[in-house]
Amino acid sequence: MKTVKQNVHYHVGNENETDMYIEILNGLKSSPKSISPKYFYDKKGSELFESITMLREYYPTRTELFILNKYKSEMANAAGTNSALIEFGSGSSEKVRTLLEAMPELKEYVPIDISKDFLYQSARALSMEYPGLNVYAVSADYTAKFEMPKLESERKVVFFPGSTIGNFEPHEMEDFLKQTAELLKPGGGLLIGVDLKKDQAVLNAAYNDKKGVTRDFNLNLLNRLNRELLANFKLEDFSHHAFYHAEKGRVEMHLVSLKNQVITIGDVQIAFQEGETIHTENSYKFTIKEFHQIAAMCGFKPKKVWCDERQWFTIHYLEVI
Ligand code: AVI
Repeated sequence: MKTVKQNVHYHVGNENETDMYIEILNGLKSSPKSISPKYFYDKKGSELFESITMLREYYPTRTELFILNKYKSEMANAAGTNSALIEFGSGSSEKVRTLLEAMPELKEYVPIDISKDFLYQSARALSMEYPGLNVYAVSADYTAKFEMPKLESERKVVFFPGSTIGNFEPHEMEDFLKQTAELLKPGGGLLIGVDLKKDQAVLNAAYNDKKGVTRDFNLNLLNRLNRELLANFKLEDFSHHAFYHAEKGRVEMHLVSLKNQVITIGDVQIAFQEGETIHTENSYKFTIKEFHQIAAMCGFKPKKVWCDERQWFTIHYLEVI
């Protein structure tokens, strides 16, 4: 009888322990009001984000894919293929396929994502496409401590595309980079997508698309709170507001209350003044130098940077010292 060796393995890296109700209420009771951008991504929110990545105005995804495609061989050379490739927030593992084309001898790939079912399904599909590759799917919140499966490769390279690092607050970014350096150990590599500072008109357009998909993505957060936390937000009483804050070097997204109103979440009441906002996201933009300085503070040595011609987006390769 012919036996087929399984090349996909499933691991639980950590359990999601944060209590959404408590976190959201704390944010809404604070002044100014805020909600973490991680709550955008319910099923509908993930679909809306997918649509955002295809918008004419939203350049980051397209530009990063262009850079990946153009320089994948150089990236593979820099990263080395005698390592395990670990991807944070792997989703459908779409972007890594471009990189894998340039790494035919790669032995181990570790996609890590918080959406377990989608992760396992994507890992299974990838493992069938690459029978020579061992795929270790780890369901975990990669921003917290998590357990890694036992790997054969001694060296590790983390792939973190999408400029998701821009959605972390400066202290979160530092913690994240330090934790990643610890996981990688000296000599390990980080291949990371970072969005650059640029003409404000380009940034403002990217977060205020004409079709209103980013508006729907922002407002969908309120739908999620209505459904999952029994809140009673009326979406027509809030509007989308996104703008580049030059001093802070970030695009801010807010939901603006269009009138004085009181919302209930379960049995808790939250009052809004007309014009008051819920701050829902920051998307930090960097210069190459700024990013290098932060990375260096967290134990990384910059090795290589790839960029598009307009200098809108970068992919960095750094190594742990
Ligand atoms: C996921 N993240 C990198 C996106 C960004 O550009 O900050 C999220 C997003 N928000 C509005 N549009 C896209």
